[in-house]
Amino acid sequence: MANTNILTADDLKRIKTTFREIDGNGDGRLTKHELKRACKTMGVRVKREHMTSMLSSMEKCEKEYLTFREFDAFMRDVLEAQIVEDRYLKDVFASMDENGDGHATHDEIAKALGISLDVALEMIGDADKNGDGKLNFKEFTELYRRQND
Ligand SMILES: [Ca+2]
Ligand SMILES: [Ca+2]
Repeated sequence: MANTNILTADDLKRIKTTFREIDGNGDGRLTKHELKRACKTMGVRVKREHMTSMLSSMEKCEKEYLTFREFDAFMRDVLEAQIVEDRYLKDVFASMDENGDGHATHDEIAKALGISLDVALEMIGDADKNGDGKLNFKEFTELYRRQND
């Protein structure tokens, strides 16, 4: 369940503001469609399974709307999951980037993951968006999410 210490007061405020903003008619409820828009506004990545389980639990009780309390709980979970994942990814990336220059080269990746240079090169090949032959943090996170979503 929600461990609130991980979220800042700003995060909590943002949840409130977003709800108000998306709840255009001010009836204190969000439709499914508005929930999706709210996630976009918050700029959060909601894992597909997270969203699916939310929507299907709404369907189960034949609810068309989400109250602020429900939205708040959902968003806290989503934000926390995101923060935890970001931290994890930073750790993983830092452990690969041995010389700490902000790039994981194929030999750094091979060494960190215990894979061959060829496999590491192949991994980079797909994910190396700017074509410099190594992964920066952004390229790495995109690669990770593609594989885990
Ligand atoms: Ca490096
Ligand atoms: Ca690159």
